[in-house]
Amino acid sequence: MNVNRRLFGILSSLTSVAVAQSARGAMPIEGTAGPLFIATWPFGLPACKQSLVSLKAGGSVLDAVEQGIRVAEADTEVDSVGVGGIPNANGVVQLDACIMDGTNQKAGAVAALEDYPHPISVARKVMERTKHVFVVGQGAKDFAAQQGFEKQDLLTPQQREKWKQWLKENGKEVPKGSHDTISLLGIDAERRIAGGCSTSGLAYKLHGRVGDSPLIGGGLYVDGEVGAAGATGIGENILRYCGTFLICELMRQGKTPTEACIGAIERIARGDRKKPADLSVNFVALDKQGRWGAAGTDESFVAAVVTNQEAKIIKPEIVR
Ligand code: SD4
Repeated sequence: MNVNRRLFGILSSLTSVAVAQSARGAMPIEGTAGPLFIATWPFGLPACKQSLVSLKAGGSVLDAVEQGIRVAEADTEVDSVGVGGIPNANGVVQLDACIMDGTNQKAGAVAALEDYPHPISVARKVMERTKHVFVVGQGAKDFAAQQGFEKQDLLTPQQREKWKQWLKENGKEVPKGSHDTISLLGIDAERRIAGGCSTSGLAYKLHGRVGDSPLIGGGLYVDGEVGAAGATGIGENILRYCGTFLICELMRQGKTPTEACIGAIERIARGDRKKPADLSVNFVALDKQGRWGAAGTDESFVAAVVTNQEAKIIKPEIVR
């Protein structure tokens, strides 16, 4: 076979792979390496942009993930992350976060952290300055103080008013969609991968309740050999299936990031014997090749993607 015909054969087989992937709902394959950042929800966009800035300034991909997430944590308009987050049933803002480094599979996490606006940074300190992975409640608060983090009142006057209103109407269901979380994943040009996840959790949750977001394999998993996945939605439906770990394993088996996210949703729906539409589970993922993907069950779910070439909000595959 002459070289041109062989090349044509290779190209046409590549094309059919791409067609098969798009038929399965995979996101278009963008670029073949980093830097690439993907995050949940529209507020993921300024976060991912900050991540790229941090990386370009010489930070590691882990630094970039942390710096990006700090943007959402500091924004009082984002009512589901950091300062300005919706409080729990007692009117207390309790924050959950975790961070993971794919270069060494190290991780750090905090849960039910009060009075400190940047749980992602406290989680990173747990990873780097202790022998442990997960510190919670008063212990997390003591640790943050000991590490010199600055305290801040996390409950804004607006959120206090809304909470009081909710108390008055006690028993009323929490409005649908009153939960969002930032899960942010990154890969650099050398294919080093990191990820983080930060949230104030479900609105008016039980005092002390912890969802999926700070759980390694729940709200976030990074596998340096394969890729990473992050979650947002009803934590109880994600953590029982180790949702993000499952996505990484599906990618390890050869699924694209979007196919893997859909696979996790289908598994959860099957296990719960429910329609995906009734689950509120949403995922973003990226793989070692620098491909990104996302899928969710909430119509409103969107994700942000930032590369050297573009910064955009994408509409993921919605499974109902
Ligand atoms: C939780 N998964 O605490 C979080 C909340 C969330 O989109 O992501 N909302 O269950």
